[in-house]
Amino acid sequence: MSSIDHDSIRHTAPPGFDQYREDISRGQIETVEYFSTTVGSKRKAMIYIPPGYSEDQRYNVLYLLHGIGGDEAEWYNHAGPQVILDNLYAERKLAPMIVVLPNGRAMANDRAEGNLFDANKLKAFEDFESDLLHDLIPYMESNYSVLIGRENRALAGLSMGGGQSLNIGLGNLDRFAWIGGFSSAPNTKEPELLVPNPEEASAKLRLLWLSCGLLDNLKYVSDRTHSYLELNNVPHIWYEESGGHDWPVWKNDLYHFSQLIFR
Ligand code: FER
Repeated sequence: MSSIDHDSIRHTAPPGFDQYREDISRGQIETVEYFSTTVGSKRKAMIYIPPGYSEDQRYNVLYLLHGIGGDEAEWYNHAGPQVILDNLYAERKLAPMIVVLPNGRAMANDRAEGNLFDANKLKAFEDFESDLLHDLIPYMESNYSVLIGRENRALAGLSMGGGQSLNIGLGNLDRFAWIGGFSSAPNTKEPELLVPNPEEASAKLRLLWLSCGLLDNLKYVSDRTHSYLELNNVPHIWYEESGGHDWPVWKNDLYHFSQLIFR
């Protein structure tokens, strides 16, 4: 049995998990620009700095990716991740972490406009691997007080970003120990290509999380990945939840996933 049974995820997030609370400490959200050697231009990312951030400490980093219709502001605009995370810190349920919200469409015009399924736009989601590894992570490591080990780096995302997280994370286990795919899209590699060496993946992963809404038309992608992992004894959390391809599902995923990483 290689699915991890985890008490805390039997339920959806409690009421109020995403509601702004008075009288708690708050993190900060900022937008940065970094130079991408991959794209050859400046690119934006949003950053969430946890409450009490201090340069005297070094922080874990979660890179949290958006879907095909989004950009670096998608999580911020639709999910208020800073509210969810501030509330979790107030309840002492999170290990301190910086959360980076990148733009996963690594091309000169990275806005979510025009035909989102154009071949060059889909390729830009693949090219993001180089942008992340060679441009954005080094930028974070030069400009913020961050920990740089594989166990201090997590990668997760929704839909197109879920596929990216699985492809990039599982393809670079020397860089990421905590990986999450939320409602992963058909850009997710076939399982045999995604995890060609189940024993190595099992040894290196601290957490592999797969979740999907039961009403999501893309659920077959998560199902096929889960089946392969199960068959090959790769420990992972398998979380099926009510809902479709939508924000209530992804907010719930962030609530749970964030509590499990950097432990
Ligand atoms: C597809 C259907 C959906 C696909 C990607 C998506 C690459 C992405 C959806 C999203 O990010 O919400 O066939 O192929």
